[in-house]
Amino acid sequence: MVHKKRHELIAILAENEHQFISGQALSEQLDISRTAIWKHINELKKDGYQFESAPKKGYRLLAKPDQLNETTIKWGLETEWLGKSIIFKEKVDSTQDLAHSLARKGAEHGTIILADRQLAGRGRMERPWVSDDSGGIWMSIILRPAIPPHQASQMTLFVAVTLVEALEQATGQSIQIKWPNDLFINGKKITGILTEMQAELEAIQYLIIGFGINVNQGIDQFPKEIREKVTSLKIASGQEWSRTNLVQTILREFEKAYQLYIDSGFEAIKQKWMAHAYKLHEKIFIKTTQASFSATVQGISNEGALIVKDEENVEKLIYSAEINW
Ligand code: BTX
Repeated sequence: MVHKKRHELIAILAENEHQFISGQALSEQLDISRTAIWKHINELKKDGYQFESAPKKGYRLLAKPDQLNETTIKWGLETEWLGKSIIFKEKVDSTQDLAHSLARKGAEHGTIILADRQLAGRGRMERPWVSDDSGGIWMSIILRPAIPPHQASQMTLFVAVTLVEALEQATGQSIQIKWPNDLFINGKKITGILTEMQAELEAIQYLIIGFGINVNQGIDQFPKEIREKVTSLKIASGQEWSRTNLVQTILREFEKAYQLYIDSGFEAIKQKWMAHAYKLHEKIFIKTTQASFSATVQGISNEGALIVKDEENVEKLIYSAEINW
């Protein structure tokens, strides 16, 4: 109960970022005494919030702590529908699983599920995703797009492009997309994307787009088995990044790009994907259920397949394969 009032208090001050709100007005809006307001303000200061307070004028919020939660993300979030509803958990098994159960109960398009730590984060084919650490961004987004189910694979590519652009914009790092769904910096994995769908034959009920971004971890925070192939923004850039600011940038860019995709289709996304493609025109080794061969990367198809040319210069579409990059 106490926390609910504290959240409401910070929400009111955050909405009125540039102006003072009097103790009296706050006390009336929240239906608690002015002494209670003052106590909440002191507790919030201990959490890292900074206020300016002046007799007669009241309180004004100056800075929020770099702590991920619903309030810190909402303050300064420039989106219209994405993240209107944010579910934040300090600790959860998997934001993906929580998102599924909320979507089944009718959670709205654009709902965000975010956790500080995941105890059972998962990748594709039930592979584990290391995220038992508050150094990263572990997020799932519930979408209810009006596109046919066969176009859903384009969404993974769309998300990859959007994340690359948002992260490049926010950090200045150069990021590449390794087909189908990994983001790489300096040849190492920084982000994984997992798209899951609940659909009927003709229509998508909901999509859950999950992604994990390594932000402030040092290399020792990853298990030994994967240290050779992973990185974080901190390892790559030598500095820490505010996860809150990154989340806000991602949500803003995601909403813009989503509208573009729904209105104008896949072509623009495809061009951007190509501009960031890992090993474009370079040689890779492909092993499918039918054959093994060397090939050069050419791009992606509208269905999200990898286009390659084999050694006889014959173009091939790869839908799923083991690839030696
Ligand atoms: P993936 O199957 O492509 O990648 C999983 C593989 O990536 C693992 O087998 C391991 O080799 C490697 N890996 C594991 N953890 C990390 C890490 N932190 N950084 C880099 N490489 C790693 C990719 O699956 C999709 C991952 C989605 C994760 C998000 S987090 C929010 C949401 N909740 C959830 O449970 N999953 C998604």
